Amino acid sequence: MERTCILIKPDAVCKNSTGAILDRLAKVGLELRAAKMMRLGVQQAEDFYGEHKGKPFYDPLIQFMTSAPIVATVWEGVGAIQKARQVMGSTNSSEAAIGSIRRDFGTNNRYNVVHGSDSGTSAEREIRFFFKPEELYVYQENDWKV
Ligand code: IDP
Ligand code: MG
Repeated sequence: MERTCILIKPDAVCKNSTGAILDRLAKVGLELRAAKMMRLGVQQAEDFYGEHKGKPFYDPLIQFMTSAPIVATVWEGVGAIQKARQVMGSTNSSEAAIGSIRRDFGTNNRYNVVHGSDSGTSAEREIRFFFKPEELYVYQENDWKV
């Protein structure tokens, strides 16, 4: 089992695509462990995307990510990181695979509706960035049948 951090970016939230995107992730068998809506501050966005500091797209990326709320989520499953990256599609929405989340909901290589962790190390860091351990929920299929 593996966990991955998926962010629904401001473009998706503003277009009311949040629910449809979460549904795509659920449909590939990933299980939701945590979810939180928030508006990122500039410092938070800079910390989150620290690895991209100095790149030409960095400043506009920070502006974009702080422009409106996001929904931060954690999903768990076998090979969750790759599974999520696969269903998300490649970075540039206009070149992402047909049927992928980015192709169907995104615009281009900046406005691409989702973030997904790219490795186990990033996933751990990103999950810790948004959630306290007690905000991650583990549950079983039949738990609701009390
Ligand atoms: P990823 O989100 O597919 O992992 P990264 O290379 O980690 O892609 O870039 C982080 C984010 O920065 C992208 O999701 C996208 O929003 C933005 N970005 C990446 N490359 C470009 C670019 O060439 N132009 C504009 N924005 C970009
Ligand atoms: Mg990345």
